Amino acid sequence: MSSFGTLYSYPGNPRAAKIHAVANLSGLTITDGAFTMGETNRSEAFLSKFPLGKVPTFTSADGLNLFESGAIAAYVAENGPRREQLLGATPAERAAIRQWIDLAENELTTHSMTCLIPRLGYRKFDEGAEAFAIQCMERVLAVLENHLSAAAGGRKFIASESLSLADITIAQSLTWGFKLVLDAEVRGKYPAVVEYFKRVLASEGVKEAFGEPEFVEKRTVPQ
Ligand SMILES: N[C@@H](CCC(=O)N[C@@H](CS)C(=O)NCC(=O)O)C(=O)O
Repeated sequence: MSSFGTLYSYPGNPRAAKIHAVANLSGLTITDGAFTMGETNRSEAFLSKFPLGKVPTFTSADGLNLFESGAIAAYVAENGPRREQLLGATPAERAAIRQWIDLAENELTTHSMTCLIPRLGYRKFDEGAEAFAIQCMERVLAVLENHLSAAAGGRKFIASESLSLADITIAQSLTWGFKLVLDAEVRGKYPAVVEYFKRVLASEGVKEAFGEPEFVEKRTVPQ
């Protein structure tokens, strides 16, 4: 099958996994482009197409250049047969899916980056900043728990009856948190979210993109 386009990123990036999951579900082939962090994204050729210099980025087979993983994932979904399932069939469904995507990106991803960056050595560890980030993530986890709980009807997916881009985005947004800081003690307060996260990551098309979920047992702080 011919490639729908080329995705530029580094291995193990959950934002790129989100896009690959959507491509898998959409029956579209996406090729991984050659990319070295700190080199490719600083080159003039790259910056002329993707001025922010961050990944993932995407060039479609017909020459459309896109940055921002959410926009890329939505574009891939738009071009596949499961467009309505992934993005919503009505204005209300699309708004609900968008609502959860924005919550995941603006709150979960943003605060999980506060925890990830010092662990990659890019910034000094700050316990106060991390405690605030965890508190902010827990605020969202409580909302998700409530929405997914048996008391609320035991929803399997967050925005609709079947897997949507909202579920894949939430899974992406929780990946670093569950791996690094939202440890067993924290997760114990949000059992419906943990089950949901596992369910989304075990879904056909998603599991091939994300691999096995990883959970930190006890949060440790970087030295
Ligand atoms: N909102 C963007 C965030 C992209 C982003 O922050 N990418 C990071 C890696 S995960 C990056 O490329 N950083 C390189 C840099 O800051 O120069 C998206 O979802 O695509």
